[in-house]
Amino acid sequence: MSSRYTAGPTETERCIESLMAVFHRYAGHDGNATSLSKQEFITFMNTELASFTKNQKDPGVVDRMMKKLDINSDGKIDFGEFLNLIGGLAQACHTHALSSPTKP
Ligand SMILES: [Ca+2]
Repeated sequence: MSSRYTAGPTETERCIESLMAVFHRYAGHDGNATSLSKQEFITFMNTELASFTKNQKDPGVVDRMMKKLDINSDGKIDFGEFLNLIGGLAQACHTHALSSPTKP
C-alpha cells in the first residue's frame, strides 16, 4: 500500500460519499432508504437545491422533473435516477461556467 491509501479519501471519493449520504438522508424519511418518494424528492429539491427551485415561477416544475427522472416509472427516484439529476445539473453548471466571462 502506498501512502496514497493512508491519506484519506480523495476529493472525488469524498464527492461520491457525499452524494450517497445526501441521497440516503432524504430517501430514509419513509423508512425505505433505497429510493426517494415524491414527497422526499420535493423536500430534497426545496432543501438542497433551493436556489434552483425558488427561481422557478412554475409550481409544477419539480413535479415534471420527477416524472422525467423516473425512468422506470415506479413513482420513486432510485440512486441511479438521482445521479441522472446530479449529472444533468453538473453539466448545466459546467456549461454555464464555460460561457461566463473569464477571470482577468
Ligand atoms: Ca424510479
